[in-house]
Amino acid sequence: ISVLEIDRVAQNVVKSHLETCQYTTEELKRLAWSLYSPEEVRALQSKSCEAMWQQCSLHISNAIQYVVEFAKRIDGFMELCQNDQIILLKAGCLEVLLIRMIRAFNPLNNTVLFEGKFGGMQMFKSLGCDDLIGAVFELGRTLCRLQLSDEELALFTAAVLLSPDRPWLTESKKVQKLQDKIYVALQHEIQKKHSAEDKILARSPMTICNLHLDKLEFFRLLHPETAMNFPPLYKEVFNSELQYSDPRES
Ligand code: 4D8
Repeated sequence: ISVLEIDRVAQNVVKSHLETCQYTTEELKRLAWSLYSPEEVRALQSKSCEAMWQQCSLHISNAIQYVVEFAKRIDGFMELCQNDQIILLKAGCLEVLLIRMIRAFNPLNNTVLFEGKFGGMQMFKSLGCDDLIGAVFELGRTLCRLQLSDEELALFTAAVLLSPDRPWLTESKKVQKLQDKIYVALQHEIQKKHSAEDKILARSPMTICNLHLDKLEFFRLLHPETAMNFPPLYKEVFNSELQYSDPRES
């Protein structure tokens, strides 16, 4: 496949993600400051198990609708047979939702966005599934450590959705081809990130220090008199001759 094709795949998936992820990064950054008060958390905890399940299932189904819309906007998904579309969504929508959760998860204080404010796992106590909630929050912490960009998150969730090994798929070869392209685009995106990091490293203090020494050496060749009259500490730190004195004493 060509670079052009990979770029097209990436653009389509990232656009679809951004259009269907409910909150912009800016909105989430602003919301991160609003936390539930202990009283509000206690109010949630004192709800009945049934009421809390009702409330949570409503939010989950709302979030799943956005995942379905995400899938529908990925090039090739709607060209799969309807049977396979349903199988992929049934098998993958909760996985994608939980990966998407990291956008609304604050690993600094282990809180998640729930009905407009951030709160910890105690919020969900009345569900009576501490083990499940614990696992969900642990996943949040683990995925946040990867510091995925929206581009990487988009491609990662698309690849999860287009898993060719879901049971009962009728055209898994077609799904495989779509997922392969997405993985290539994801690899491409990760490489971009690394080369950006390399550029930062290239301007690291060490490089700059060496550059300064080169410039000084050249200046000293041209103007030895001036260089001789540089401040003693400067000379002590940067003179290229072997130094026997301790610069801390100047
Ligand atoms: O963008 O739609 O506003 C979690 C639910 C997220 C479950 C939702 C939830 C999300 C799972 C409520 C209950 C993840 C966002 C908000 C509601 C996903 C737990 C926390 C969406 C990202 C954060 C922010 C309880 C939204 C895991 C498990 C549910 C049971 C019914 C047992």
